[in-house]
Amino acid sequence: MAQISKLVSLLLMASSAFAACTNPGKRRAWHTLSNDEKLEYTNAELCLMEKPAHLGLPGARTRFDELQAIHQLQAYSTHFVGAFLPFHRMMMHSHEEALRGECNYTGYQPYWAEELDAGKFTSSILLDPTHGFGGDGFGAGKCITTGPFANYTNSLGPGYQITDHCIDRNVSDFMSRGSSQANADACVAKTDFEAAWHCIEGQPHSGGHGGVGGQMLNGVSSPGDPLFYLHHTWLDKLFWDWQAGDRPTRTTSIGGSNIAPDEILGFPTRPSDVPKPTGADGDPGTITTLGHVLNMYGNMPNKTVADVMDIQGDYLCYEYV
Ligand SMILES: *[C@@H]1O[C@H](CO)[C@@H](O)[C@H](O)[C@H]1NC(C)=O
Ligand SMILES: *[C@@H]1O[C@H](CO)[C@@H](O)[C@H](O)[C@H]1NC(C)=O
Ligand SMILES: *[C@@H]1O[C@H](CO)[C@@H](O)[C@H](O)[C@H]1NC(C)=O
Ligand SMILES: *[C@@H]1O[C@H](CO)[C@@H](O)[C@H](O)[C@H]1NC(C)=O
Ligand SMILES: [Cu+2]
Repeated sequence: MAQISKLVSLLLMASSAFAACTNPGKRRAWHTLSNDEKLEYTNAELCLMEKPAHLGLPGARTRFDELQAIHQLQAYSTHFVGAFLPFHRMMMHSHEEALRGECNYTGYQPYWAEELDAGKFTSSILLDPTHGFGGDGFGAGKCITTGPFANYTNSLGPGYQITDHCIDRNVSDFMSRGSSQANADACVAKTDFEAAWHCIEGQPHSGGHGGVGGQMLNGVSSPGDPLFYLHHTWLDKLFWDWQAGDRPTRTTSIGGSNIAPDEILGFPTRPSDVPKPTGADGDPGTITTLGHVLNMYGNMPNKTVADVMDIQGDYLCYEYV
């Protein structure tokens, strides 16, 4: 009897711990989508590119720009810091919510299974002009000239600038080797948070940014290329693959400094009017904690690192399939 009631209470505990997320959204790899599903996604992105901005963020003209602004405005407090993975997870969620809530997109945020294309980004189906994101940049300005986003005028970037420019790419098969299966596996095999984070922010992260090049290679304004969201959702999957290896521990493990270096290799220099992060965003000191605030600049309510550590928790509700 005692054992049965113990079992019942364990089951109740288990079910209440995961009760909030009963029907997780299915985030799929781009190459598994049908042509119709691919077009539904790129059309929803075009919809965000047509919707007027309303948050008053500097330079942003459209809803697409406002999501890019989240990244431009705080590049130096979201890279090479403990919140790198949680912040980008929250940013992917904001983008997915905007597509679904404002543009009637019925799917979930897809990801680029980059390990399949590592070393050969130039032949990736993601760069398809008809059912993808268009191809490489062209000519001196490296503007993309094919695909649904060829005519989009970015108002944010490059870097911290606010200037009108095209979406540019400079695809590099050599750089895309960073996204290899071996590099991804090595990160998922790490045994603690800091090792997994440094690993993911290293090779797989650089593989996608450097492999696409152009705007994507700019650490500050990279979300000006819609491929950014497919790349970072793949990184989020790697983070989750790592967390799922020991879910109770790894959905509560966080750490690392919350103050980025003064200069980040490959990032435009932080202008003097962009404040140096002080580490005051919800942390008691200079180490990133679960209470660290993820600033969404009004695109969505701010959340904390704790809110986004479990992708099937009280707040987020999705799975990778
Ligand atoms: C989304 O669907 C609603 C209801 O059908 C419609 O009123 C609205 O115009 C649609 N929005 C977009 C951006 O297509
Ligand atoms: C971009 O603009 C050019 C010139 O106006 C036009 O021919 C082309 O169809 C446009 N492409 C897209 C994807 O809208
Ligand atoms: C494009 O990348 C190549 C290296 O792959 C580099 O030599 C070239 O300068 C880049 N072009 C631009 C416009 O950045
Ligand atoms: C979001 O977080 C930032 C940084 O902590 C803070 O300055 C801002 O006021 C917060 N915004 C809202 C709407 O709470
Ligand atoms: Cu980033």
